[in-house]
Amino acid sequence: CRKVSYPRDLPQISLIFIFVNEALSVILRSVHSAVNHTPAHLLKEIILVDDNSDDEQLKGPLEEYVNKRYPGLVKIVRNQKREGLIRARIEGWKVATAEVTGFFDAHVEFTPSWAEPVLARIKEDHKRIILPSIDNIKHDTFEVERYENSGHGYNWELWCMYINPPKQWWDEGDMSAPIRTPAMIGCSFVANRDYFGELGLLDSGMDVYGGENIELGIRVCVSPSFLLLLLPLYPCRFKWSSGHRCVAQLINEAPLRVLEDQACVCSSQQGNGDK
Ligand SMILES: [Mn+2]
Repeated sequence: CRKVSYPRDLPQISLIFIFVNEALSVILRSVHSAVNHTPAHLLKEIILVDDNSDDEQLKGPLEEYVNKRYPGLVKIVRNQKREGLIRARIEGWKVATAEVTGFFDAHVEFTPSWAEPVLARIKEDHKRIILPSIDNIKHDTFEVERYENSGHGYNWELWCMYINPPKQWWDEGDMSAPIRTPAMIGCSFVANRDYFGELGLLDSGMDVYGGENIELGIRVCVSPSFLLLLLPLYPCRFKWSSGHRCVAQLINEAPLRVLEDQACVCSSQQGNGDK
């Protein structure tokens, strides 16, 4: 990646973080790493969508902190009732004003130079949805645990899982090269704002997490003009906050709206399957 250079005139991005009762320090860690590692001329705004938290720290103290530290940069959206992560993301999208929107859980960290390759690929083709390769940040030590580069696929139960990149990708030996992938992990993705709207956004009928990992992937995958790419970019912390568990525990009730054409499921199952 260090040998690659990117144009300066890339599209701007709105970063949308969603949370419910996430620890304040964790949200701020996400925001700080986003500001510190995104070129200022490319970061139009940060949108924090509070999905009706009851933690008082996330009311006045959060608002005062970000307004003082990053005046004019951070918008806070407050849902008046708990909507769940899908509709929370959509609420963030509605107020976003940059050409590109990035959707993230509020417990992530961005690594240096994460934005330029993402925005360059969207500038090349606005019908690309860009996903990161996700590493783990250990919740007890904050140590980063590197994960192997993987695509995202799903099995016949429509359960999302890591899949080995195609042999051709390994053969080419370029670890910075994107991997075409038929599914996604919904906790972090970047898309052109208008194009994401044309796609119909995420399915707002989904109340809880799980379905978005494949539902959008199927819609994108069955249309030959769309690409899903994956780049080794930034780590994500899992199972950190009580809010995250709140949405995760309801996963079995996730209503999945599935297209009949699942050709891309089968064609994605090259390599060694899940890990
Ligand atoms: Mn998460």
